[in-house]
Amino acid sequence: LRWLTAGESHGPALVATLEGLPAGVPITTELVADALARRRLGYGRGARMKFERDEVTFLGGVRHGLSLGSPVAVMVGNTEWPKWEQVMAADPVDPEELAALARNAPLTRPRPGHADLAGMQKYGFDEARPILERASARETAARVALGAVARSFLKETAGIEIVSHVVELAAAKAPYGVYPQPSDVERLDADPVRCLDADASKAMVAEIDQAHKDGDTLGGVVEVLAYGVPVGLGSHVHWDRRLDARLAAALMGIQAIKGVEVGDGFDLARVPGSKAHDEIVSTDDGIKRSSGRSGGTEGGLTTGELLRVRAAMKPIATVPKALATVDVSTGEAAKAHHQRSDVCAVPAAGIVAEAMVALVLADAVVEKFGGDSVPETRRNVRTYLDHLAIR
Ligand code: EPS
Repeated sequence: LRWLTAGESHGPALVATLEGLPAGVPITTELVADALARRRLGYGRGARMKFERDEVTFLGGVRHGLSLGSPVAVMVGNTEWPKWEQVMAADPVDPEELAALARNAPLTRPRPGHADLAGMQKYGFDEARPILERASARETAARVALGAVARSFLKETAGIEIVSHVVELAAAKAPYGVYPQPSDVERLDADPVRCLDADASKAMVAEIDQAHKDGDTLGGVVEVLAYGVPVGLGSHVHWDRRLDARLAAALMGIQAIKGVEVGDGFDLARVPGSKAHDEIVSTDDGIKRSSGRSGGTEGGLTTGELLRVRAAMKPIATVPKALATVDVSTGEAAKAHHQRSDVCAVPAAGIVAEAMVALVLADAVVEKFGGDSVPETRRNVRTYLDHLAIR
């Protein structure tokens, strides 16, 4: 599979394309719209989440609710576009008209932690607008749209289902080792911070309320679980074929993610080998592991056990209690620009992380099992599993 996104935060739309998807995958506008609605949930988001809507339009690759095998193209329209039509116009705009717009005031006080400063330096801009428009996590809407398509493919062909939850938010932590199931998704989505544990959820909400009062922002940790992943996705034979490496890159590629763990991750470095691995046992259901410390990958291959990855999000860089910076138009010390911001987008990051895991797994399924239609891929998965030499 190959996929790309384009579009700026305050542009007319985001677009995404996905090439290599077999024919016959159930896809509807509603499926994608529902996924996008889940991304907008979560306590601590800013004003923009309330008034803006994501408008989904398929431009190619889908007919009468099924993929055609041709590239899928989807557009996520931004209902705020009329306000930004001049500021973000593709064609030149009369400079006098632009100068009269407060919205177009040059952003010369780059935010520490955002792409602003390094982006301006690299791309040769004297203000941050051309950088922040694309660096913005608004772009994750396009990934979630494609993630919804990838999930439908995974479910149809291999029965794989993906769940995420928030396990840490600032200092508040969910109890370790509790893994929500696909049947818990509705309850998770109904929770303000997408955490199953009621006490931890309350503590997380309290953290967000306090940060809001303090003019501050917060980060956290999300965990993604994939159920039904067959043994043997990815490979031990080369670094860039290792599935854990591909998952880590995909998760690290989400805006504001600063750390990724597979299974128990960094904790495994702190215990001896006798306590770090998942012992192999014979059961009525065949060969299994007695624990899930590895997160379902060994040597870059999936083991057939629960796949479990975590991503750590730093606090949002647009801090209301603005941080020190330099006004690049004068060279003087200044406070970083700030108009509005989310206090915390960790629950949304979980939905984005689900999409990234779905895209990586869909790519790995296509690579391992091939097929140009859902029935063909499904048949290939079944034949492979039916003929495993060791089970
Ligand atoms: C974002 C900043 C905010 C968020 C935006 C991501 O936008 P603005 O700067 O216009 O207030 O609302 O997220 C979305 C619009 C979205 O759909 O997720 C950022 O700087 O990353």
